[in-house]
Amino acid sequence: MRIGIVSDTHIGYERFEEDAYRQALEALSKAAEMSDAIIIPGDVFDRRAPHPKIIADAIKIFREVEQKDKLGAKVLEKKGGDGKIYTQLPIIAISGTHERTTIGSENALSLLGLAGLLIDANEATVMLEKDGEKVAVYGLGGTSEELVKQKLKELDPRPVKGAFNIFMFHQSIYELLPFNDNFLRYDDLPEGFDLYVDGHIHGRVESETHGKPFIIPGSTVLTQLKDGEQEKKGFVIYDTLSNTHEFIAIGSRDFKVLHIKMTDTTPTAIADACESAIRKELDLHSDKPIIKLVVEGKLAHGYTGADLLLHSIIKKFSSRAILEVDSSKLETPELGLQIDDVRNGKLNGMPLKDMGMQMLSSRLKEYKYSGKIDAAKLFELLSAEASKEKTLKAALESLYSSYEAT
Ligand SMILES: [Mn+2]
Repeated sequence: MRIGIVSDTHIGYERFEEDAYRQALEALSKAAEMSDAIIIPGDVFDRRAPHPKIIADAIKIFREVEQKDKLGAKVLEKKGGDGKIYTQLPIIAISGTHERTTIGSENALSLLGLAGLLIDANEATVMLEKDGEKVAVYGLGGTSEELVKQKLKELDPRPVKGAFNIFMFHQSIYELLPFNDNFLRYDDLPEGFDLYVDGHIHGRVESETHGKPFIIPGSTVLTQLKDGEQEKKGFVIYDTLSNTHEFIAIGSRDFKVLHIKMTDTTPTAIADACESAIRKELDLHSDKPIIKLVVEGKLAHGYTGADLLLHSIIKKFSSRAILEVDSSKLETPELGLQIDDVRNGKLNGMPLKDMGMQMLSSRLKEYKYSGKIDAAKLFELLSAEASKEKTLKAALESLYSSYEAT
């Protein structure tokens, strides 16, 4: 049997809503044309409570897939969960972390199951058949990382004799994301299955557990803008008879991370470097790509304000690329010194209070303030140790009275 594995479509993902829709539709339609059954390991929707418009989008996508009438596997039964099947279409899904609700079992994904657009396999085994070959899909919906091991113990999922067994779930895996001891390790997964399919992680992973293949197809839409998400999005087709699989790319929007690293330089030089890197990159794409600029390094002594120039670059290219700039790693030497000085209560060797007074009086000059209160008095009023309201009130009152006096 040919199984299409499509994951993390995130329909309704706000930032790239059109991409999420178009790419989910393309992945599911193509998978329907190329396989006998489709399995979806979670995060069909981006949100727990999708807007009706987004639910309508999802319904349209699944209706379109249904009309292809290509999926050749027959649905035999569902054991576990509510035990009910509302469609004969072999599209089997679980809820992901984005759909999980705390109250009861109903969530946006299970609604699609009740509507007969797919089969909700949460905590259930769905049996499929084609030409005498049986495939059993066990589904464990995304659950909290703290509870997942306990849950697996309680549920004790077992393979079905005489079938090709797939264990489908939606969790982090410690070996892939070593951040939290609660994460499942490969060895924690139940033994005896022929194929392990996971969602949740948006980059593609092909690995092994208990001597059997472990596959994460990755998301169909870009959501995290990480270096590891630059490869093409798509889905996997697994052939249960030959135990081989292939990745099918979809026409996902291109994504590129450009690292610009410069030291002892000026904001203008950084902006120029960014601009030429963007132009070079744009030559490689026919449509509007997503480009993330990671600006690192150090500005030369005396310079600040690189962000301002970078924002004007984003504007400049807005019709040709979706740009994001991360300049959080760009150091400003001045800033480092200033922070130390603030800590020591001094700026340029001047006590903090005098510095504040000087700033206020130069601002007043800048705005051509001609009132009677002098900067020193106003500063005293504004820096009084009272609540903001009280301080402002006192300052305004004396400003008014000084105007009245003139
Ligand atoms: Mn996801």
